[in-house]
Amino acid sequence: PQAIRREDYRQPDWLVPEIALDFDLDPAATRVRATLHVTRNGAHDRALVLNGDGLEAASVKVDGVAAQNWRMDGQDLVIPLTGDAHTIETEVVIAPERNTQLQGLYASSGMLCTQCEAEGFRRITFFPDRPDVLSKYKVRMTADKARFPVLLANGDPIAQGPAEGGRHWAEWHDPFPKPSYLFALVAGDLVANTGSFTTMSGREVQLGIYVRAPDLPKTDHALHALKLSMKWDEDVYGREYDLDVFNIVAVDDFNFGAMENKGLNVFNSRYILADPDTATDWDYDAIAAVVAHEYFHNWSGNRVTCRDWFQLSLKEGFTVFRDQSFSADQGSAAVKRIEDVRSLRASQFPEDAGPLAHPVRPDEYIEISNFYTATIYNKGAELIRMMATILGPQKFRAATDLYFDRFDGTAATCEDFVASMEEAGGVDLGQFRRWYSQAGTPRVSANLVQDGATTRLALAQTVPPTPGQPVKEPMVLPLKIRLFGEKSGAPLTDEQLVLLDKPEQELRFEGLPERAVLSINRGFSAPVIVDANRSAADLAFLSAHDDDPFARYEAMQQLMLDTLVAAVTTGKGEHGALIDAVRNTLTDPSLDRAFIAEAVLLPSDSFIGDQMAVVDPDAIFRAREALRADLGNLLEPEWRAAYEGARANRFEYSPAAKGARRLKNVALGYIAASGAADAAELAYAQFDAADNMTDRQGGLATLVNGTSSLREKAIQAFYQRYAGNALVLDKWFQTQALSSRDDTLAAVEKLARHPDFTLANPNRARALVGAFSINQRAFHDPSGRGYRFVADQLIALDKLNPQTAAKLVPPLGRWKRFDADRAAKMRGELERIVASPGLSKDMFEQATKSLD
Ligand code: HT7
Ligand code: ZN
Repeated sequence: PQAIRREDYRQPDWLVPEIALDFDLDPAATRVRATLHVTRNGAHDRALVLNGDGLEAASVKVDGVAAQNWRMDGQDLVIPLTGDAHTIETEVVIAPERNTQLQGLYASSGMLCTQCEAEGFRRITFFPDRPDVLSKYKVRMTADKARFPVLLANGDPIAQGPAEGGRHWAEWHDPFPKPSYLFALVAGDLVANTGSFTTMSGREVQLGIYVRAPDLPKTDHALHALKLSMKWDEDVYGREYDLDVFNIVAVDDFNFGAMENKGLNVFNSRYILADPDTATDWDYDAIAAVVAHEYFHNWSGNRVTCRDWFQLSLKEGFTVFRDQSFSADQGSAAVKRIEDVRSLRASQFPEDAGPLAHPVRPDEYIEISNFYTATIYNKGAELIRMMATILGPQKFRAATDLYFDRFDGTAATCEDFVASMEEAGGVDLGQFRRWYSQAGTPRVSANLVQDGATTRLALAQTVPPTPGQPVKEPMVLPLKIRLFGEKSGAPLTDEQLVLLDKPEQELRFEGLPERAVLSINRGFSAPVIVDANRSAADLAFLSAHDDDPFARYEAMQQLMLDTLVAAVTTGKGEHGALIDAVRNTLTDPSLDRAFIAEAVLLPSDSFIGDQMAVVDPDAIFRAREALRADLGNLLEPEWRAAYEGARANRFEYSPAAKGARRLKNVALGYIAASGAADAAELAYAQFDAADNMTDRQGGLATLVNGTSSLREKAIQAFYQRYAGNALVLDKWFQTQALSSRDDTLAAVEKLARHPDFTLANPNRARALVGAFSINQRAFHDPSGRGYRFVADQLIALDKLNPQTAAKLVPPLGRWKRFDADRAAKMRGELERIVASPGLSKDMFEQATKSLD
């Protein structure tokens, strides 16, 4: 397969200002008639090229006359044209029920739906399927009325009526020009939870969340989140919704989280459906965040879209930043920041340090679906956050206003966004632009040294080499810094924003009254790794005294990491300072429970591994379990008090109640780690009596990690209670795949043969195979069987759904980080994947790059 390069971008030869689509819907054979009004773009004599994927043209007409001179070039339809404007009509027949890739038009649980981003539209009809061709769409659908009583598409509904043979039709028009990736239609036997929203200029918008009838009671949370999002975007960014309707449809089989199609968002049902019995607090929060994310795309993505797919972070990074800010405003901003940084470190830092590292604005790709990555999304969001920090809130808002006004209705670039920031912010972001072009996580070393009356802070930065980028230039790193007095515990300086833009820089502080302790990268102001060489005592001090909650959390994490890394590498570790720090945090009445729960949690096995030259999964597991046991034992009364204090009477979805459940489950884990005789009974009682899924799954997870006879009882009871509920069964598979027990690998191999396991549903595949491959201990079993299991599943999944399969390759690509024996076994599996017959280009790209 051929790589596509950013520097080869050329304007489209032909534009399509209008398109009319006529669908005769049938799961086995859907007829699609497309009428395109095309205009020549500039002076050239090139033919019209319409992309296709798996399509056969049943007929082609130019200006109403059957054309003879068209030809196929691979999958694309090529039509030579003489004039500057023509009408092109094509007809194709597609089979949604045979579409297992879930791109284009496909069937899911009896409904028909579409997924077009990034290049799925070309699986529906011939079209210049690129984001810089913007068209006004008219859509007509005809379908069997009994099977598909609801017919939805983008824009506003225009008309509907009966058709022959028990069929009916509907027409939808979208007045906003859009790229083909935002096209959507849905046909199904659906019901809606409806509502309305009055916009800031007084227009009423009809809202609908469409689901299958039994799921209707689980849609209130999503509808509420949608209304909150619409209001927030008006209040914070001045962005108003622009159509008369906004619909969301929940679909069971979906490759991603959701899709922002204009006026008709399509969602993975796991990001819509919630009630206390089936959804955890994490699910509730994720639903609100994804609903907000997709809604915010109406401006950051739809009204201003991307010129080409290299600019993907223009819409995704910015929209993630917007959804993170929205979620921060709904509850504890500090806890939200901790969660976001934890997930950045879990998914993006390893990507930046591995064979699939790429810049936020990539230079080339083979398959664009492989670039919907943590780098584009989460690191992209950090770039926007840094610019917001550098500009300050007022100028940042002026800059986003300028960006939206200037580029409304166009397909823009990352450069356009940065230039808007520069112009409205009155700053020079010349060097900052390297964040878009250089991959790799910068490392900062910070040394605070007292020298008589002068205290010096020596800062230095390096950016590691990444594939294709052996040498790096210094970046602009906005570091928030503050000094605290060791004795008084009081701040000695104001918070200061340091822009570290050279390889080395020094800051001086004169006449400080006492020895200073450094608080750096407060709020995680820059997405970098900081080596600040602080002692255990200084970290413990900051974990108790820093006034920035993120820095306080970070100090505890660093103390835990230092303790664990010492234990792994030397076999023992001094942990007195850590035990005291955890006790202080756990019993500090001024802290909220959600924060305490985050702060006392040990770093994951994988994150500990990321700190080591060669990852030793068994040693890490042993050291972490030993520390958990010590923390559990030495602080047992405190854990029990925290557990009891956080018991709630009845389920409530509020920040305080969520925090209490979080702390209760963390405490339960430590009580179990202590080896307390009653721990399994406690977990089972919580599991059994729970009135919400957070507590039930928390109890189950504790039992699943242990050896009690109640373990099997809980696994069976959970399965029976939720038989037939696909989203909850995903949790059942996932919890077992994440188990820390010795026999997890064998259990997972067995679960793959369970009658409820299927690779055809992406959520289920991710719940078992995806979860297992991030279980550091089980996946890296020295036998190599874990690697073989995952590779077998991926080879089988690739035949059905290449996009979902390719997303699961990265854990195998981390082979360089492990010992020679494991590395050879991981490589061997990657080689087996590459050699497997009929490999998709998605898998080819991921697996071959992972071998380098
Ligand atoms: N913009 C959406 C991306 C997406 C997607 C990409 C590849 C394959 C399937 C997909 N479904 C949705 C999601 C978002 O970021 O909002
Ligand atoms: Zn998005």
